[in-house]
Amino acid sequence: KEYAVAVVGATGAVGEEMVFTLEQRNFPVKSLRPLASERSIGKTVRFKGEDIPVEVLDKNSFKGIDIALFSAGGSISKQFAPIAAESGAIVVDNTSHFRMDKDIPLVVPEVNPDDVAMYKNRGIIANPNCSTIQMVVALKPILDNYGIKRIVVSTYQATSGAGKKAMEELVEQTKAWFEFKYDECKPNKIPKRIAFNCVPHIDVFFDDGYTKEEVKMINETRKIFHKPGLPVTATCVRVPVFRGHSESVNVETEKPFDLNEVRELLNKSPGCKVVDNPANLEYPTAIDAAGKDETFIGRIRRDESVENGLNLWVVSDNLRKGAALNAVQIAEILIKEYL
Ligand code: A2P
Ligand code: 11C
Repeated sequence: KEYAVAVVGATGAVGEEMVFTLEQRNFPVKSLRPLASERSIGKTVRFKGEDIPVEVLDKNSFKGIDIALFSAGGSISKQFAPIAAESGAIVVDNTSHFRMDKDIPLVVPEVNPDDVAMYKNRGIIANPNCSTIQMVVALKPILDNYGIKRIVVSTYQATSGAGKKAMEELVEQTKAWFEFKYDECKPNKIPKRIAFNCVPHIDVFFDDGYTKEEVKMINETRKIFHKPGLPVTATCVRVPVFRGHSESVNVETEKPFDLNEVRELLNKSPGCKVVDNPANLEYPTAIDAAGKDETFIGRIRRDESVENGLNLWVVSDNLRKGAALNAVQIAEILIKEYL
């Protein structure tokens, strides 16, 4: 069977990757409908050797659509995901809009594939935040084998997480810097200058001093793991990288672990690849992970400051596993198990 698929935000950083991933994984697409704003009139999207015109999103965009992948921002999902579901499409939504709704599944296929079944409630499945996805992929085997008492994470997030314009901002600021035009290094999509800098501010601030990105990591991890009270804390930082989020993840496990056993366990776990041989200078970096599907894990070492403490360095492509690939994997579960 083949399916009519719409991609909302098809001209964006994630949307383009969604179209590419559908083709690369040979998803059974009967027809593809790329949707974006009026700004994209006249643009086309290349899919399986064909240039498909981008259509302007409106309330009639979902007639005849079976599966709609959304990545055009929360307000677009808020308005149009229910319209798509009403028209009979099943929505996989990459924005944060529905993620914490109790009746909406929040799914990482390697972690909680069975939650997909909850799509029947509202016809919508939420795709988690990119920084959450790679962390839970790496921690799921730890959770299952040793139990987790507490997680402390610090992130080093690529500009593509904030969209194409943020990537351009890094290019423009870097060029301006080298031409000594410091006045042209004005921040726009990223709140402070990102060229040659690190910015501990992703998404908006709350009154308690946390950013929304940090709160997403905390709440989404608890929901995906089905552990509502799990102690998790996060510091999220934007760094001058185009593609690939890196994370320093510190975990305290319930049970003792053997470090070599942890390495073997992680390496054979779905979606994970261990790159951890400091003697040969082998550890994952964002550049190595860009364009790849796996979540790479290195710098695996004991945290001697607590009982059963473990440090991991976790790197993955935020546009692929962090967004497009995870969404397409959810769609694959849907068609295999439910449609
Ligand atoms: P467009 O290119 O027409 O602006 P990114 O995350 O890389 O910034 O991409 C955002 C995506 O969301 C783009 O495809 C963009 O389309 C789309 N988008 C933004 N606003 C709207 C809107 N009002 N209606 C439809 N698509 C939108
Ligand atoms: C970033 N993680 O890197 C964000 C992008 O909730 O889907 C994804 C925001 C989200 O800026």
